[in-house]
Amino acid sequence: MIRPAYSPPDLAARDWLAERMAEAGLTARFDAMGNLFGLAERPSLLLGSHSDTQPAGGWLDGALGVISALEVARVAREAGGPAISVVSFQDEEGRFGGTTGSAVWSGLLHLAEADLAEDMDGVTLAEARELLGNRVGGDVDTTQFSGFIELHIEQGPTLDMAGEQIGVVTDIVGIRDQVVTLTGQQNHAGTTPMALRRDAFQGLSAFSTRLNARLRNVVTPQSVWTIGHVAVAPNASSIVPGQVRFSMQWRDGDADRLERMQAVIETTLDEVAAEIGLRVEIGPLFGLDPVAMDPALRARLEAGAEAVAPGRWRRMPSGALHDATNVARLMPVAMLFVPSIGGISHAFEEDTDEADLVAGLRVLAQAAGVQG
Ligand code: HGY
Ligand code: MN
Ligand code: MN
Repeated sequence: MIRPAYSPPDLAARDWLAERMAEAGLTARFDAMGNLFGLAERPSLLLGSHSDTQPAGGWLDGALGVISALEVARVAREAGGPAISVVSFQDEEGRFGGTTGSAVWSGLLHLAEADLAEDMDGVTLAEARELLGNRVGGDVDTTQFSGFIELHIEQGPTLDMAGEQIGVVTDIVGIRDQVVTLTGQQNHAGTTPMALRRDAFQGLSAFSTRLNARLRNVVTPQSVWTIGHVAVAPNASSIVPGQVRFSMQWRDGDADRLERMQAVIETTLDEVAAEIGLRVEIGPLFGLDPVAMDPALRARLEAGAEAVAPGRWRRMPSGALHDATNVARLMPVAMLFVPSIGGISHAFEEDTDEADLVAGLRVLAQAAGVQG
C-alpha cells in the first residue's frame, strides 16, 4: 500500500491512527498541515515519525516509528506513566518539497509559503490540504514536549552487513534539492544534423557525466548526489527533445561541502548549456543543514541498545533525511535505527527481520523510561 501525502489512503490511515490514539487514552489532534498528534498530559516526551510514503515506498519507512511510538505510549499509560505523546508528521516524503509537515510545525516554513508548493502534477499544497476537511483541530503547542525520539529503519546497508540490530544516530546529513530546466530547440529527429541540434536531453546527459567527474574533487565517500526525476519534452522518438526538467539533489554531513557541491553543479550546468546552446532555469532551492542529535537523549538510546543488543549496536550518521532534523529546532531530539535487509528502502522490497523490529521497540521503550 502506498500513501502519498493527502491521498485517500494517507487520510484513511491517519483516521485509523487517530482512533487507535484515542483507544490508547491520548487526545488525537490534526493540525493545519495534517500532522496527527496523540497528546498525553503536559509535559510529555514526543515519539513518532511519519505515515505518508514515497510513490513506490516500503511498508516500514515512517510507519514503524509511528506504530512503535503508539505502542510505547499505550504501555506507558497502562503503567501509570511516564507521559508519552505520539506524532505522525505529514508529507515527510516530500510530495510538496520534503519534511513539509514538520517544517511548518517547527516554524522553519510558513504555512502560507508552503501552500504555494506544487507536486509533480501541478497540484498545490493548499489544494491538497483542503482534503483534510473538518479533521483540523488547531495548532499543537510545541512547548508541551520535553524532547523527541524517532525510531526508523536505517534505509542503508551498514547494520545489515555488520549483522547488528541497532543504530544510535549521531547526526543527520544536510540536503539540497532543486528542479532544473534545460531548454533547447525541439526539432525533427531525421532531418536535423547533429551539429545543428540544441538537444536538451544531450545537455542533461553531458551535464551528469561531467558533474560526476568534477564532484570527485569536492566530495567524500559519504557524499551523495541524485538525478531522480526526469521529464523529457515532448518525449517522442522522432523529435529532438526541446526541454528536460529534472530534480537535482545532493546530501552531505558538512554544510560547507554542500555549498561547494552547489558551486560545481551550477558552473557545470552553465558550461554545458553554453556549449550546446541551451537555456538554464533553476527552481527554488530546498535545503536543510546537518543536525547533531542531543547527547542526553542519545545516551538513553545507547544505554537501551547496550541492554537489549549488547555488542550488536553502533553509533552512526543518518544518510536519510528525517523529521527529527526540523524538530531539533524546538527541542532535544534523538534517533535510532533497525537494519534494512539488503539495505533496500524506498522500494517495495523494503523489510526488517521481526527480531530486529522488536529490539528497536524495546530500546525505544527503555529510552522513553517505559518498562515494556
Ligand atoms: O529522502 C529521504 O531521505 C527520506 O526518506 N524522505
Ligand atoms: Mn522516512
Ligand atoms: Mn523515506
